[in-house]
Amino acid sequence: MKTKHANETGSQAAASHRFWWKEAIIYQIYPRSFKDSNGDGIGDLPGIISKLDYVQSLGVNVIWLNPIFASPNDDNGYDISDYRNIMKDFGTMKDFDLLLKGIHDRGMKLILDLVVNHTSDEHPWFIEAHKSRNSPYYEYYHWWPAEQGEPPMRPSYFDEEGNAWKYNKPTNSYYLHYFSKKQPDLNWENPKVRDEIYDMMTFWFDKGIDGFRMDSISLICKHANYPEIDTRRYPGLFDFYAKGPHLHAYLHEMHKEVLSKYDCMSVGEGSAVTAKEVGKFVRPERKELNMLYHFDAAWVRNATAPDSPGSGIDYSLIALKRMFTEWDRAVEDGWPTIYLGNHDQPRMVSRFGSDRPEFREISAKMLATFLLTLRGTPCWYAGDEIGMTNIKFDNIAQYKDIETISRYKKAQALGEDTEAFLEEQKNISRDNARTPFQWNETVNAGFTTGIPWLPVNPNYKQVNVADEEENPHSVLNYFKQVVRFRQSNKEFIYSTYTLLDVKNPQVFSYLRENEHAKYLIVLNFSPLKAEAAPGMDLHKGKILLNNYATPNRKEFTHTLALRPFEALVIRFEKDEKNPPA
Ligand code: ISL
Ligand code: CA
Repeated sequence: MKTKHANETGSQAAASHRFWWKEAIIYQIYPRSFKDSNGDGIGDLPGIISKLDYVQSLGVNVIWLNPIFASPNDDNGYDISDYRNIMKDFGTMKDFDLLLKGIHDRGMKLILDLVVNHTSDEHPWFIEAHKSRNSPYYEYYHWWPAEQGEPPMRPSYFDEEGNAWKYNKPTNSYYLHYFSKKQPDLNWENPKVRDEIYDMMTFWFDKGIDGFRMDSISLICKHANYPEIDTRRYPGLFDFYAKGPHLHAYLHEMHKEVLSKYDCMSVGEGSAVTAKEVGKFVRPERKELNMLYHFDAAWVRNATAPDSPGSGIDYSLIALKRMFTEWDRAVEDGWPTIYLGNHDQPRMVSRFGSDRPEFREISAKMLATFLLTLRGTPCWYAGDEIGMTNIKFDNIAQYKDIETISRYKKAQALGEDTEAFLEEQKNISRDNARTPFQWNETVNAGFTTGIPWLPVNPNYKQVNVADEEENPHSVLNYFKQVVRFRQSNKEFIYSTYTLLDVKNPQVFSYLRENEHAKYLIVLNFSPLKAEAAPGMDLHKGKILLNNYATPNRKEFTHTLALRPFEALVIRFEKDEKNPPA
Protein backbone atom coordinates (compact mmCIF):
# COMPACT_ATOMS: atom_id res chain seq x y z
CA MET A 1 0.00 0.00 0.00
CA LYS A 2 2.73 2.47 -0.88
CA THR A 3 0.68 5.46 -1.94
CA LYS A 4 0.99 9.19 -1.57
CA HIS A 5 2.08 9.66 2.00
CA ALA A 6 0.23 11.45 4.71
CA ASN A 7 2.88 13.87 5.85
CA GLU A 8 3.60 16.11 2.89
CA THR A 9 5.85 19.13 2.68
CA GLY A 10 5.50 22.43 4.49
CA SER A 11 3.62 24.06 1.63
CA GLN A 12 0.77 21.68 2.36
CA ALA A 13 0.96 22.32 6.05
CA ALA A 14 -2.19 24.41 6.29
CA ALA A 15 -4.63 23.11 8.86
CA SER A 16 -7.27 23.11 6.15
CA HIS A 17 -5.29 20.64 4.08
CA ARG A 18 -7.44 17.54 3.83
CA PHE A 19 -6.47 14.08 4.96
CA TRP A 20 -8.58 11.07 5.83
CA TRP A 21 -7.15 10.97 9.33
CA LYS A 22 -8.46 14.46 10.00
CA GLU A 23 -11.94 13.37 8.97
CA ALA A 24 -11.85 10.21 11.05
CA ILE A 25 -13.62 9.33 14.24
CA ILE A 26 -11.42 6.88 16.12
CA TYR A 27 -13.27 4.19 18.04
CA GLN A 28 -11.01 2.74 20.73
CA ILE A 29 -11.56 -0.91 21.64
CA TYR A 30 -10.01 -2.47 24.74
CA PRO A 31 -9.93 -6.03 23.36
CA ARG A 32 -9.91 -7.71 26.75
CA SER A 33 -13.26 -6.18 27.60
CA PHE A 34 -15.16 -5.94 24.31
CA LYS A 35 -16.53 -9.38 23.45
CA ASP A 36 -15.51 -12.89 24.49
CA SER A 37 -16.10 -15.56 21.84
CA ASN A 38 -15.04 -18.74 23.66
CA GLY A 39 -16.28 -18.43 27.22
CA ASP A 40 -12.90 -17.97 28.93
CA GLY A 41 -14.05 -14.60 30.27
CA ILE A 42 -11.54 -12.63 28.19
CA GLY A 43 -12.51 -10.58 25.16
CA ASP A 44 -10.76 -11.66 21.96
CA LEU A 45 -10.31 -10.99 18.24
CA PRO A 46 -13.10 -13.32 17.07
CA GLY A 47 -15.32 -11.48 19.56
CA ILE A 48 -14.44 -8.16 17.92
CA ILE A 49 -15.06 -9.67 14.47
CA SER A 50 -18.55 -10.70 15.59
CA LYS A 51 -19.29 -7.09 16.54
CA LEU A 52 -17.91 -5.27 13.50
CA ASP A 53 -21.40 -4.63 12.15
CA TYR A 54 -22.19 -2.86 15.41
CA VAL A 55 -19.07 -0.70 15.15
CA GLN A 56 -19.90 0.12 11.55
CA SER A 57 -23.47 1.01 12.53
CA LEU A 58 -22.08 3.77 14.75
CA GLY A 59 -20.69 5.63 11.76
CA VAL A 60 -17.13 5.71 13.14
CA ASN A 61 -14.39 4.92 10.65
CA VAL A 62 -11.14 4.03 12.40
CA ILE A 63 -10.70 1.35 15.05
CA TRP A 64 -7.80 1.61 17.50
CA LEU A 65 -7.05 -1.60 19.35
CA ASN A 66 -5.11 -1.57 22.60
CA PRO A 67 -2.14 -3.98 22.37
CA ILE A 68 -3.01 -7.38 20.92
CA PHE A 69 0.54 -8.80 20.85
CA ALA A 70 2.02 -11.73 22.77
CA SER A 71 2.35 -10.69 26.38
CA PRO A 72 2.55 -12.13 29.90
CA ASN A 73 0.00 -9.44 30.81
CA ASP A 74 1.69 -7.73 33.70
CA ASP A 75 0.07 -4.55 32.36
CA ASN A 76 -2.67 -6.01 30.12
CA GLY A 77 -0.63 -6.22 26.94
CA TYR A 78 1.52 -3.10 27.45
CA ASP A 79 4.35 -5.53 28.23
CA ILE A 80 5.07 -7.21 24.90
CA SER A 81 7.08 -10.41 24.59
CA ASP A 82 6.67 -10.81 20.82
CA TYR A 83 5.75 -7.88 18.57
CA ARG A 84 4.93 -10.10 15.62
CA ASN A 85 2.51 -12.51 17.25
CA ILE A 86 -0.96 -12.27 18.73
CA MET A 87 -1.60 -12.67 22.45
CA LYS A 88 -2.85 -16.23 23.07
CA ASP A 89 -5.87 -14.98 25.02
CA PHE A 90 -6.91 -12.92 22.00
CA GLY A 91 -6.50 -15.49 19.21
CA THR A 92 -4.16 -16.14 16.31
CA MET A 93 -2.61 -14.31 13.37
CA LYS A 94 -5.33 -15.89 11.24
CA ASP A 95 -7.94 -14.21 13.44
CA PHE A 96 -6.06 -10.95 13.04
CA ASP A 97 -6.05 -11.25 9.24
CA LEU A 98 -9.79 -11.91 9.28
CA LEU A 99 -10.35 -8.97 11.58
CA LEU A 100 -8.38 -6.61 9.37
CA LYS A 101 -10.25 -7.81 6.30
CA GLY A 102 -13.59 -7.43 8.10
CA ILE A 103 -12.69 -3.86 9.03
CA HIS A 104 -11.55 -2.94 5.52
CA ASP A 105 -14.54 -4.65 3.90
CA ARG A 106 -16.76 -2.35 5.93
CA GLY A 107 -14.94 0.76 4.76
CA MET A 108 -13.18 1.29 8.09
CA LYS A 109 -9.49 1.43 8.99
CA LEU A 110 -7.37 -0.10 11.73
CA ILE A 111 -4.64 1.40 13.89
CA LEU A 112 -2.62 -0.64 16.35
CA ASP A 113 -0.91 0.29 19.60
CA LEU A 114 2.83 0.75 19.22
CA VAL A 115 4.47 0.06 22.59
CA VAL A 116 8.15 0.75 22.12
CA ASN A 117 9.23 2.65 25.19
CA HIS A 118 9.66 -0.76 26.80
CA THR A 119 9.22 -4.48 26.18
CA SER A 120 8.25 -7.25 28.53
CA ASP A 121 11.08 -8.73 30.59
CA GLU A 122 9.98 -11.96 28.87
CA HIS A 123 10.84 -10.60 25.42
CA PRO A 124 13.73 -12.67 23.93
CA TRP A 125 15.84 -9.49 23.75
CA PHE A 126 15.62 -8.96 27.47
CA ILE A 127 15.96 -12.65 28.28
CA GLU A 128 19.32 -12.57 26.46
CA ALA A 129 20.30 -9.12 27.70
CA HIS A 130 19.88 -9.94 31.35
CA LYS A 131 22.24 -12.94 31.17
CA SER A 132 25.49 -11.13 30.54
CA ARG A 133 27.03 -7.78 29.78
CA ASN A 134 28.57 -9.46 26.74
CA SER A 135 25.23 -10.36 25.22
CA PRO A 136 24.61 -8.52 21.93
CA TYR A 137 21.23 -7.60 23.41
CA TYR A 138 22.61 -5.99 26.56
CA GLU A 139 22.73 -2.61 24.82
CA TYR A 140 19.07 -2.98 23.82
CA TYR A 141 18.19 -1.76 27.32
CA HIS A 142 19.35 0.86 29.80
CA TRP A 143 21.75 -0.25 32.53
CA TRP A 144 23.63 1.25 35.46
CA PRO A 145 26.76 -0.75 36.40
CA ALA A 146 26.74 -1.57 40.11
CA GLU A 147 30.47 -0.84 40.47
CA GLN A 148 29.55 2.82 40.03
CA GLY A 149 27.46 2.68 43.21
CA GLU A 150 23.74 3.36 43.55
CA PRO A 151 22.14 4.67 40.37
CA PRO A 152 20.83 8.26 40.32
CA MET A 153 17.25 8.40 41.51
CA ARG A 154 14.64 7.65 38.86
CA PRO A 155 11.01 7.16 39.90
CA SER A 156 8.84 4.43 38.41
CA TYR A 157 5.23 4.80 37.60
CA PHE A 158 4.09 1.31 38.59
CA ASP A 159 6.78 0.06 40.94
CA GLU A 160 5.63 -0.76 44.46
CA GLU A 161 8.73 0.90 45.88
CA GLY A 162 8.60 3.66 43.33
CA ASN A 163 12.11 2.93 42.06
CA ALA A 164 12.69 2.69 38.31
CA TRP A 165 16.00 0.82 38.72
CA LYS A 166 16.06 -2.90 39.41
CA TYR A 167 19.21 -4.77 40.29
CA ASN A 168 20.04 -7.74 38.04
CA LYS A 169 22.52 -10.16 39.57
CA PRO A 170 23.96 -11.95 36.47
CA THR A 171 25.12 -8.62 35.02
CA ASN A 172 25.77 -6.91 38.34
CA SER A 173 23.89 -3.89 37.06
CA TYR A 174 20.55 -2.18 37.37
CA TYR A 175 18.07 -1.93 34.51
CA LEU A 176 15.71 0.97 34.00
CA HIS A 177 11.93 0.57 34.04
CA TYR A 178 9.75 3.67 34.02
CA PHE A 179 6.72 1.40 34.40
CA SER A 180 6.66 -1.99 36.17
CA LYS A 181 9.77 -4.08 36.74
CA LYS A 182 8.41 -6.41 34.07
CA GLN A 183 8.57 -3.53 31.56
CA PRO A 184 12.29 -2.75 30.99
CA ASP A 185 12.85 0.43 28.94
CA LEU A 186 14.31 0.00 25.46
CA ASN A 187 17.54 1.81 24.63
CA TRP A 188 16.62 4.04 21.68
CA GLU A 189 20.16 5.40 21.67
CA ASN A 190 21.15 2.08 20.10
CA PRO A 191 20.57 2.28 16.31
CA LYS A 192 19.98 -1.50 16.21
CA VAL A 193 16.98 -1.08 18.49
CA ARG A 194 15.56 1.63 16.27
CA ASP A 195 16.04 -0.55 13.18
CA GLU A 196 14.29 -3.47 14.86
CA ILE A 197 11.35 -1.21 15.69
CA TYR A 198 11.12 0.24 12.19
CA ASP A 199 11.21 -3.29 10.72
CA MET A 200 8.45 -4.37 13.04
CA MET A 201 6.32 -1.34 12.10
CA THR A 202 6.91 -2.13 8.43
CA PHE A 203 5.83 -5.73 9.05
CA TRP A 204 2.42 -4.50 10.28
CA PHE A 205 2.06 -1.85 7.58
CA ASP A 206 2.78 -4.48 4.96
CA LYS A 207 0.01 -6.57 6.45
CA GLY A 208 -2.22 -3.62 5.65
CA ILE A 209 -2.83 -1.73 8.88
CA ASP A 210 -3.55 1.97 8.60
CA GLY A 211 -1.46 3.45 11.38
CA PHE A 212 -0.36 3.46 14.98
CA ARG A 213 -1.30 4.98 18.28
CA MET A 214 2.08 5.39 19.94
CA ASP A 215 2.28 4.52 23.59
CA SER A 216 4.33 6.73 25.92
CA ILE A 217 6.10 8.04 22.85
CA SER A 218 7.37 11.18 24.56
CA LEU A 219 9.32 9.02 27.01
CA ILE A 220 11.39 6.95 24.55
CA CYS A 221 14.57 9.02 24.65
CA LYS A 222 16.54 9.04 27.88
CA HIS A 223 19.25 11.35 29.15
CA ALA A 224 21.55 8.37 28.87
CA ASN A 225 24.35 9.80 31.04
CA TYR A 226 21.82 9.81 33.92
CA PRO A 227 22.34 13.21 35.49
CA GLU A 228 20.99 13.84 38.98
CA ILE A 229 17.63 15.51 38.45
CA ASP A 230 16.69 18.81 40.02
CA THR A 231 13.39 17.84 41.65
CA ARG A 232 12.48 21.50 42.20
CA ARG A 233 12.43 21.96 38.45
CA TYR A 234 10.77 18.62 37.75
CA PRO A 235 8.67 17.80 40.81
CA GLY A 236 6.85 14.84 39.20
CA LEU A 237 9.92 13.87 37.14
CA PHE A 238 7.79 12.46 34.32
CA ASP A 239 8.14 15.95 32.94
CA PHE A 240 11.88 15.37 32.78
CA TYR A 241 11.39 11.95 31.17
CA ALA A 242 9.41 13.48 28.31
CA LYS A 243 12.20 15.77 27.21
CA GLY A 244 15.01 13.46 26.20
CA PRO A 245 17.69 15.12 24.05
CA HIS A 246 17.18 13.13 20.81
CA LEU A 247 13.43 12.54 21.01
CA HIS A 248 12.59 14.63 17.96
CA ALA A 249 15.49 13.28 15.97
CA TYR A 250 14.16 9.76 16.56
CA LEU A 251 10.60 10.64 15.64
CA HIS A 252 11.83 12.34 12.50
CA GLU A 253 13.87 9.28 11.65
CA MET A 254 10.85 7.03 12.25
CA HIS A 255 8.87 9.21 9.89
CA LYS A 256 11.54 8.98 7.23
CA GLU A 257 12.14 5.24 7.59
CA VAL A 258 8.52 4.13 7.98
CA LEU A 259 5.63 6.56 8.28
CA SER A 260 6.43 8.59 5.16
CA LYS A 261 6.12 5.45 3.06
CA TYR A 262 2.48 4.82 3.89
CA ASP A 263 -0.79 6.72 3.77
CA CYS A 264 -1.18 6.29 7.49
CA MET A 265 -2.35 7.82 10.73
CA SER A 266 0.09 8.40 13.58
CA VAL A 267 -1.15 9.58 16.93
CA GLY A 268 1.22 9.85 19.86
CA GLU A 269 0.41 9.63 23.53
CA GLY A 270 1.90 12.85 24.84
CA SER A 271 2.65 12.07 28.47
CA ALA A 272 3.95 15.24 30.09
CA VAL A 273 3.99 17.21 26.83
CA THR A 274 2.73 20.77 27.26
CA ALA A 275 0.76 22.89 24.81
CA LYS A 276 3.94 24.90 24.19
CA GLU A 277 5.80 21.76 23.14
CA VAL A 278 3.19 19.97 21.03
CA GLY A 279 4.01 21.85 17.83
CA LYS A 280 7.41 20.17 17.70
CA PHE A 281 5.67 16.80 17.38
CA VAL A 282 2.88 17.63 14.96
CA ARG A 283 3.76 20.64 12.83
CA PRO A 284 3.59 19.09 9.35
CA GLU A 285 6.90 20.52 8.15
CA ARG A 286 8.69 18.78 11.01
CA LYS A 287 7.67 15.38 9.61
CA GLU A 288 7.20 13.57 12.86
CA LEU A 289 3.62 12.65 13.87
CA ASN A 290 0.12 13.58 12.65
CA MET A 291 -1.34 14.15 16.11
CA LEU A 292 -0.50 13.96 19.79
CA TYR A 293 -2.91 13.67 22.68
CA HIS A 294 -2.38 15.32 26.01
CA PHE A 295 -3.29 14.77 29.65
CA ASP A 296 -4.31 18.29 30.61
CA ALA A 297 -8.07 17.67 30.46
CA ALA A 298 -7.66 14.49 32.46
CA TRP A 299 -6.00 16.36 35.29
CA VAL A 300 -8.22 19.44 35.37
CA ARG A 301 -10.33 18.02 38.20
CA ASN A 302 -7.34 17.46 40.47
CA ALA A 303 -5.60 20.64 39.47
CA THR A 304 -8.32 23.27 39.66
CA ALA A 305 -10.82 24.56 42.21
CA PRO A 306 -14.48 25.17 41.24
CA ASP A 307 -15.14 28.55 39.60
CA SER A 308 -18.05 29.41 41.84
CA PRO A 309 -20.09 27.58 44.47
CA GLY A 310 -23.23 28.10 42.39
CA SER A 311 -21.85 26.47 39.25
CA GLY A 312 -22.69 22.93 40.35
CA ILE A 313 -19.35 21.85 38.85
CA ASP A 314 -16.63 20.66 41.24
CA TYR A 315 -13.66 21.67 39.09
CA SER A 316 -12.95 24.81 37.07
CA LEU A 317 -14.83 24.74 33.79
CA ILE A 318 -13.19 28.06 32.94
CA ALA A 319 -9.80 26.34 33.22
CA LEU A 320 -11.02 23.46 31.05
CA LYS A 321 -12.19 25.91 28.39
CA ARG A 322 -8.93 27.83 28.49
CA MET A 323 -7.00 24.61 28.24
CA PHE A 324 -8.82 23.25 25.18
CA THR A 325 -8.51 26.64 23.54
CA GLU A 326 -4.81 26.84 24.26
CA TRP A 327 -4.26 23.37 22.77
CA ASP A 328 -6.32 24.27 19.71
CA ARG A 329 -4.14 27.33 19.11
CA ALA A 330 -0.97 25.41 19.79
CA VAL A 331 -1.71 23.19 16.80
CA GLU A 332 -3.19 25.84 14.54
CA ASP A 333 -0.93 24.66 11.74
CA GLY A 334 -1.30 21.00 12.68
CA TRP A 335 -4.25 18.97 13.83
CA PRO A 336 -5.59 18.27 17.32
CA THR A 337 -6.98 15.05 18.72
CA ILE A 338 -9.73 15.14 21.30
CA TYR A 339 -10.71 12.69 24.06
CA LEU A 340 -12.22 12.75 27.52
CA GLY A 341 -11.75 9.13 28.45
CA ASN A 342 -9.81 6.02 27.50
CA HIS A 343 -8.52 2.79 29.05
CA ASP A 344 -6.29 4.80 31.43
CA GLN A 345 -8.97 7.20 32.63
CA PRO A 346 -12.27 6.82 34.44
CA ARG A 347 -15.49 6.79 32.38
CA MET A 348 -16.05 10.23 30.92
CA VAL A 349 -19.68 10.50 32.06
CA SER A 350 -18.64 9.84 35.67
CA ARG A 351 -15.84 12.38 35.47
CA PHE A 352 -17.14 15.24 33.32
CA GLY A 353 -20.89 14.59 33.31
CA SER A 354 -22.88 12.94 36.04
CA ASP A 355 -23.56 9.26 36.62
CA ARG A 356 -26.54 10.03 38.86
CA PRO A 357 -29.55 8.25 37.31
CA GLU A 358 -31.40 11.49 36.50
CA PHE A 359 -28.42 12.99 34.64
CA ARG A 360 -26.49 10.06 33.22
CA GLU A 361 -28.08 10.00 29.78
CA ILE A 362 -28.43 13.72 29.25
CA SER A 363 -24.87 14.44 30.35
CA ALA A 364 -23.47 11.58 28.23
CA LYS A 365 -25.21 13.13 25.23
CA MET A 366 -23.83 16.56 26.08
CA LEU A 367 -20.30 15.14 26.21
CA ALA A 368 -20.84 13.37 22.87
CA THR A 369 -21.79 16.72 21.35
CA PHE A 370 -18.61 18.19 22.77
CA LEU A 371 -16.17 15.52 21.59
CA LEU A 372 -17.61 15.40 18.09
CA THR A 373 -17.82 19.14 17.46
CA LEU A 374 -14.42 20.41 18.57
CA ARG A 375 -11.72 20.94 15.97
CA GLY A 376 -9.66 17.76 15.79
CA THR A 377 -9.98 14.03 15.40
CA PRO A 378 -12.08 12.56 18.22
CA CYS A 379 -10.90 9.44 20.00
CA TRP A 380 -14.06 7.77 21.21
CA TYR A 381 -13.74 5.13 23.92
CA ALA A 382 -16.00 2.10 23.37
CA GLY A 383 -18.91 2.06 25.80
CA ASP A 384 -19.18 5.82 26.11
CA GLU A 385 -21.77 5.74 23.31
CA ILE A 386 -24.15 3.92 25.66
CA GLY A 387 -23.13 6.00 28.67
CA MET A 388 -21.19 3.37 30.62
CA THR A 389 -20.12 4.55 34.09
CA ASN A 390 -17.40 3.94 36.70
CA ILE A 391 -17.84 0.70 38.64
CA LYS A 392 -16.40 2.14 41.89
CA PHE A 393 -15.01 -0.97 43.60
CA ASP A 394 -15.00 -0.93 47.43
CA ASN A 395 -12.20 -3.34 48.04
CA ILE A 396 -8.60 -3.61 46.84
CA ALA A 397 -9.16 -7.34 46.11
CA GLN A 398 -11.62 -6.40 43.35
CA TYR A 399 -9.00 -4.50 41.36
CA LYS A 400 -6.93 -6.07 38.59
CA ASP A 401 -5.00 -3.01 37.43
CA ILE A 402 -1.29 -2.93 38.22
CA GLU A 403 -1.41 0.82 38.75
CA THR A 404 -4.04 0.71 41.50
CA ILE A 405 -2.53 -2.38 43.11
CA SER A 406 1.06 -1.14 43.14
CA ARG A 407 0.05 2.27 44.48
CA TYR A 408 -2.05 0.65 47.18
CA LYS A 409 0.92 -1.45 48.28
CA LYS A 410 3.14 1.60 48.27
CA ALA A 411 0.63 3.58 50.36
CA GLN A 412 0.38 0.64 52.76
CA ALA A 413 4.17 0.36 53.10
CA LEU A 414 4.41 4.08 53.83
CA GLY A 415 1.64 3.87 56.43
CA GLU A 416 -0.60 6.17 54.41
CA ASP A 417 -4.39 6.27 54.62
CA THR A 418 -5.45 3.31 52.44
CA GLU A 419 -9.17 4.00 53.00
CA ALA A 420 -8.76 7.47 51.51
CA PHE A 421 -6.76 5.92 48.68
CA LEU A 422 -9.60 3.48 47.90
CA GLU A 423 -12.16 6.28 47.98
CA GLU A 424 -10.06 8.17 45.43
CA GLN A 425 -9.69 5.08 43.22
CA LYS A 426 -13.49 4.87 42.92
CA ASN A 427 -13.22 8.00 40.84
CA ILE A 428 -9.92 7.56 39.04
CA SER A 429 -8.83 3.91 38.82
CA ARG A 430 -8.23 2.68 35.30
CA ASP A 431 -10.35 -0.42 36.03
CA ASN A 432 -13.42 1.83 35.97
CA ALA A 433 -13.07 2.03 32.20
CA ARG A 434 -12.05 -1.60 31.73
CA THR A 435 -15.20 -3.40 32.89
CA PRO A 436 -16.78 -5.56 30.17
CA PHE A 437 -18.76 -3.92 27.42
CA GLN A 438 -22.51 -4.05 28.06
CA TRP A 439 -24.24 -5.65 25.07
CA ASN A 440 -27.59 -6.71 26.48
CA GLU A 441 -29.40 -7.62 29.68
CA THR A 442 -28.58 -11.33 29.65
CA VAL A 443 -26.06 -12.77 32.10
CA ASN A 444 -22.72 -10.87 32.13
CA ALA A 445 -24.28 -8.28 29.83
CA GLY A 446 -23.77 -10.65 26.90
CA PHE A 447 -20.00 -10.18 27.15
CA THR A 448 -19.13 -13.76 28.06
CA THR A 449 -20.75 -17.08 28.92
CA GLY A 450 -17.91 -17.71 31.38
CA ILE A 451 -16.63 -15.71 34.34
CA PRO A 452 -15.59 -12.26 33.16
CA TRP A 453 -11.95 -11.34 33.92
CA LEU A 454 -13.23 -8.13 35.56
CA PRO A 455 -16.77 -7.86 36.94
CA VAL A 456 -19.52 -6.43 34.76
CA ASN A 457 -20.94 -3.15 36.04
CA PRO A 458 -24.20 -4.06 37.82
CA ASN A 459 -26.01 -1.30 35.93
CA TYR A 460 -25.94 -3.36 32.71
CA LYS A 461 -29.68 -4.05 32.93
CA GLN A 462 -30.31 -0.33 32.42
CA VAL A 463 -27.25 0.44 30.31
CA ASN A 464 -26.77 -1.82 27.29
CA VAL A 465 -26.68 -1.76 23.51
CA ALA A 466 -29.76 -3.92 22.87
CA ASP A 467 -32.07 -1.61 24.82
CA GLU A 468 -30.51 1.53 23.49
CA GLU A 469 -30.81 0.42 19.89
CA GLU A 470 -34.58 0.12 20.43
CA ASN A 471 -35.00 3.44 22.20
CA PRO A 472 -35.03 6.44 19.85
CA HIS A 473 -34.05 8.75 22.72
CA SER A 474 -31.09 6.69 23.93
CA VAL A 475 -27.55 7.96 24.33
CA LEU A 476 -26.62 5.54 21.54
CA ASN A 477 -29.08 6.96 19.02
CA TYR A 478 -28.13 10.51 19.88
CA PHE A 479 -24.45 9.61 19.47
CA LYS A 480 -25.17 8.23 15.99
CA GLN A 481 -27.03 11.41 15.12
CA VAL A 482 -24.06 13.60 16.08
CA VAL A 483 -21.71 11.27 14.19
CA ARG A 484 -23.90 11.59 11.08
CA PHE A 485 -23.90 15.37 11.43
CA ARG A 486 -20.11 15.42 11.53
CA GLN A 487 -19.49 12.80 8.84
CA SER A 488 -21.89 14.36 6.36
CA ASN A 489 -20.40 17.80 6.79
CA LYS A 490 -16.73 17.86 5.84
CA GLU A 491 -16.76 21.67 5.79
CA PHE A 492 -17.64 21.60 9.45
CA ILE A 493 -14.67 19.39 10.27
CA TYR A 494 -12.24 21.94 8.82
CA SER A 495 -13.98 24.98 10.35
CA THR A 496 -12.06 27.27 12.68
CA TYR A 497 -12.66 27.20 16.44
CA THR A 498 -13.27 30.25 18.64
CA LEU A 499 -14.12 30.19 22.33
CA LEU A 500 -17.07 32.38 23.37
CA ASP A 501 -18.55 33.42 26.71
CA VAL A 502 -15.10 32.82 28.21
CA LYS A 503 -15.93 33.57 31.85
CA ASN A 504 -19.19 31.63 32.06
CA PRO A 505 -18.60 29.11 34.91
CA GLN A 506 -21.27 26.65 33.71
CA VAL A 507 -21.38 26.82 29.94
CA PHE A 508 -18.79 25.93 27.30
CA SER A 509 -19.67 27.78 24.06
CA TYR A 510 -17.68 28.00 20.88
CA LEU A 511 -18.04 28.97 17.30
CA ARG A 512 -16.96 26.83 14.36
CA GLU A 513 -16.77 28.82 11.21
CA ASN A 514 -16.11 28.32 7.50
CA GLU A 515 -16.82 30.15 4.25
CA HIS A 516 -20.48 29.21 4.19
CA ALA A 517 -21.67 28.95 7.74
CA LYS A 518 -21.15 29.57 11.40
CA TYR A 519 -21.98 26.92 13.96
CA LEU A 520 -22.57 27.84 17.54
CA ILE A 521 -22.08 25.02 20.02
CA VAL A 522 -23.46 25.63 23.49
CA LEU A 523 -22.90 23.08 26.25
CA ASN A 524 -24.14 23.29 29.80
CA PHE A 525 -21.58 21.29 31.80
CA SER A 526 -23.56 21.65 35.03
CA PRO A 527 -26.47 19.79 36.65
CA LEU A 528 -28.21 23.16 37.13
CA LYS A 529 -30.02 25.47 34.77
CA ALA A 530 -27.71 27.96 33.13
CA GLU A 531 -27.64 30.90 30.82
CA ALA A 532 -25.30 31.28 27.89
CA ALA A 533 -24.33 34.66 26.50
CA PRO A 534 -22.21 33.89 23.45
CA GLY A 535 -22.12 37.54 22.44
CA MET A 536 -23.91 37.31 19.09
CA ASP A 537 -27.33 37.86 17.63
CA LEU A 538 -29.02 34.47 17.82
CA HIS A 539 -32.44 34.96 16.32
CA LYS A 540 -31.57 33.70 12.83
CA GLY A 541 -29.97 30.50 14.05
CA LYS A 542 -31.34 27.10 13.17
CA ILE A 543 -31.03 24.37 15.80
CA LEU A 544 -29.42 21.29 14.24
CA LEU A 545 -28.84 19.21 17.35
CA ASN A 546 -30.35 19.25 20.82
CA ASN A 547 -29.77 16.50 23.39
CA TYR A 548 -33.21 16.95 25.01
CA ALA A 549 -36.14 15.04 23.50
CA THR A 550 -38.39 18.06 23.96
CA PRO A 551 -36.72 20.77 21.93
CA ASN A 552 -35.52 24.00 23.42
CA ARG A 553 -38.23 26.24 21.97
CA LYS A 554 -37.13 29.48 23.53
CA GLU A 555 -36.94 32.41 21.14
CA PHE A 556 -33.26 33.30 21.29
CA THR A 557 -32.08 36.86 20.95
CA HIS A 558 -28.74 37.29 22.68
CA THR A 559 -28.86 34.76 25.48
CA LEU A 560 -29.91 31.14 25.75
CA ALA A 561 -31.65 29.57 28.73
CA LEU A 562 -30.31 26.05 29.14
CA ARG A 563 -31.59 23.04 31.03
CA PRO A 564 -29.16 20.89 33.08
CA PHE A 565 -26.45 19.45 30.81
CA GLU A 566 -28.24 20.78 27.74
CA ALA A 567 -26.32 20.80 24.45
CA LEU A 568 -27.21 22.74 21.31
CA VAL A 569 -25.65 23.01 17.88
CA ILE A 570 -27.02 26.01 16.02
CA ARG A 571 -26.27 26.91 12.43
CA PHE A 572 -26.15 30.41 10.97
CA GLU A 573 -25.99 30.86 7.22
CA LYS A 574 -23.39 33.35 6.12
CA ASP A 575 -25.05 36.14 4.29
CA GLU A 576 -22.65 38.89 3.30
CA LYS A 577 -25.40 41.52 3.25
CA ASN A 578 -26.77 40.54 6.59
CA PRO A 579 -24.03 38.91 8.68
CA PRO A 580 -25.12 37.26 11.94
CA ALA A 581 -23.55 40.05 14.01
O1 ISL B 1 0.90 10.72 32.76
C1 ISL B 1 1.69 9.85 32.89
C2 ISL B 1 3.05 10.26 33.09
O2 ISL B 1 3.14 11.64 32.91
C3 ISL B 1 1.23 8.45 32.89
O3 ISL B 1 -0.13 8.58 32.76
C4 ISL B 1 1.79 7.57 31.78
O4 ISL B 1 2.41 8.26 30.81
C5 ISL B 1 0.71 6.76 31.16
O5 ISL B 1 0.28 5.86 32.14
C6 ISL B 1 1.20 6.00 29.95
O6 ISL B 1 0.19 5.13 29.54
C7 ISL B 1 0.47 4.18 28.57
O7 ISL B 1 1.59 3.38 28.87
C8 ISL B 1 1.48 2.54 30.01
C9 ISL B 1 0.20 1.72 30.02
O8 ISL B 1 0.02 1.13 31.27
C10 ISL B 1 -1.01 2.56 29.68
O9 ISL B 1 -2.16 1.76 29.62
C11 ISL B 1 -0.72 3.25 28.39
O10 ISL B 1 -1.82 3.98 27.89
C12 ISL B 1 2.68 1.63 30.00
O11 ISL B 1 2.78 1.01 28.75
CA1 CA C 1 -11.98 -15.32 25.00
